[in-house]
Amino acid sequence: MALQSAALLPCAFSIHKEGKSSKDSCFFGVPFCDHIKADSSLKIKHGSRKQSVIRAEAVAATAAPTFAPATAQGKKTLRKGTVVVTGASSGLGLATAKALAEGGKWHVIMACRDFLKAEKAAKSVGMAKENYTIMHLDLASLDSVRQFVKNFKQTGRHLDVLVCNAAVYQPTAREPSFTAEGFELSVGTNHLGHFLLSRLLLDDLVKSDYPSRRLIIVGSITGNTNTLAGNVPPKANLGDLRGLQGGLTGLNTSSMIDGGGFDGAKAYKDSKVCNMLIMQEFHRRFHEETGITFASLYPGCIATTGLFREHIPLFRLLFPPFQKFITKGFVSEEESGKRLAQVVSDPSLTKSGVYWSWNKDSASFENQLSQEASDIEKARKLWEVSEKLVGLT
Ligand code: NDP
Ligand code: PMR
Repeated sequence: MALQSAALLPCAFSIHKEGKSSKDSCFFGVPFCDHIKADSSLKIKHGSRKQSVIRAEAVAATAAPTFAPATAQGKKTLRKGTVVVTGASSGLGLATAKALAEGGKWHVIMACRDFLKAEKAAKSVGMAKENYTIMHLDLASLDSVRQFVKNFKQTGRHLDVLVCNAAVYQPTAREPSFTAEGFELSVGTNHLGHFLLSRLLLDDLVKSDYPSRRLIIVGSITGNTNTLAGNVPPKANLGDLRGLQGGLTGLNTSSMIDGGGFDGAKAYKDSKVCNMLIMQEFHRRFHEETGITFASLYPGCIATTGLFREHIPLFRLLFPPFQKFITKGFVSEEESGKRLAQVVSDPSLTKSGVYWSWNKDSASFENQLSQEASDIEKARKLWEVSEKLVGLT
């Protein structure tokens, strides 16, 4: 039904943007016509985990008390948590920052590449000044990631939850673009930038005395080929990671993880598979020793966000009604923000290694990942290759 309706939509045209023609793909990027075709001190490897256990315990022994007497009756109040949200200047990240700030229990560090945009965004949604701090972070530069971590540590704040949310999506790009270090931009930003950030901040999560410390990496249905959405071409596929091993430079090697020709939509979906694999690898390596909750999620199809800014105008016009009325996968920015805020702070969502989704009544459930997105061997290899690329080994 959804596929049939989609096939009614306009097809086969191209637009010109900054002198480049966008992909001659059809309306939904799908060629319907043809087919529906850390420098962290927590350096722990599998099997040698003693070091982290000792560290974690030592920290717990010296950490400030989490609970402080608050009332005359001696009731205890939880201190305000500190959560870092990357890409909090728009869409899901902004809605999450708003939801968390509003509850009064969180101080949100908005980790953004555009300070002014972030400030305006925070004001536009009515966030009170005392509930947030904007700090510069450009995930497309590993130097910037390192600088952000340094700056954050200098604030002296606890880190209780880290949310890796920022992403770029370049469905119409004919040629790859690159991060400061020369990695293909989508994978470089969405996966490698966040991987380094998470590794460098893991220590801080370990040190936090907050009752539930969490590392959340936003995933997506479109990276999961066990779903209809994940079967819309181009499908995610990391192959044997030969392109990633080559550095994704697009020079003598491919800019794509699987070693194939550049495809911006596929690069994004591949990056989401990386996000979901890395979350699970974090869980396997660190959950037991540190007690940190590692989680990923698909927040629903937030068809109105800036993620689609590079898509053709007709896509941006028709995508929201398509998702609202045909797939029924649409979710508002506000609702998606509440969902991610739930994964940040709901005391019932402490299970680690989970990929959360929500049903039609907006109730959360543990979802199944695709075979590739839950491939243990691939996750291990991805971790090791990524460590080399970001300079952790
Ligand atoms: P938006 O484009 O609205 O938000 C993306 C955010 O990432 C923006 O704040 C953007 O900053 C930031 N960002 C991009 N590049 C960088 C960078 N180099 N350094 C720092 N920040 C950067 O998209 P969404 O809110 O839709 O996306 C948020 C997350 O949700 C992504 O992980 C996406 O994969 C995921 N998601 C989205 C779905 C959807 O339907 N929209 C569905 C499933 C998952 P700036 O404002 O400066 O551009
Ligand atoms: Mg999809 C249940 C069906 C469903 C859902 C939940 C999504 C979510 N999509 C579905 C179906 C379809 N989509 C179908 C049948 C088609 C073919 C017409 C289709 C097409 C399509 C395109 C071209 N869809 C897209 C695109 C995009 O460019 C978006 C994308 O892949 O961004 C990476 C997208 C999305 N569809 C979704 C979701 C959540 C997205 C975008 C966001 C993301 O994964 O981050």
